Amino acid sequence: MLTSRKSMLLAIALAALVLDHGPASAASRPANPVAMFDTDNDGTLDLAEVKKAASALFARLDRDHDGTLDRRELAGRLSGRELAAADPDHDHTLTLDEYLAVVEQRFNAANPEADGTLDAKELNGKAGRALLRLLK
Ligand SMILES: [Ca+2]
Ligand SMILES: [Ca+2]
Ligand SMILES: [Ca+2]
Repeated sequence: MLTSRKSMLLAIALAALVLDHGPASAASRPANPVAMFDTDNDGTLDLAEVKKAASALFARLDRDHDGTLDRRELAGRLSGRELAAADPDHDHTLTLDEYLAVVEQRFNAANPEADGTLDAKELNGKAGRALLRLLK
């Protein structure tokens, strides 16, 4: 009797511990766009994380593996005007460097206070959403 009472108290103590340190905030917000690309788990996206995500998407979009994205491969991610502006050599395709330059412009547009990182609120703003279209 005494033993089972002890083990019950132990179980309650353990449960309290688990509740205290248990599965936390990260899992409860699956729609947070930060979490998808936040490789260092600091709750924000820096330019390196954003460029890494953009490079991965670039590789996926480049169906013919010629190292550039044409308008069809971009699949509406950039309008005709945006593509022209992003394409200084006017060959109607974007190299990875040209693509990442647009990504960096959009990162800076979404980050007006220039603190080097984007939080979920900034990513959900208009400029942030324009950036996300180039990441996923
Ligand atoms: Ca981060
Ligand atoms: Ca291509
Ligand atoms: Ca080009």
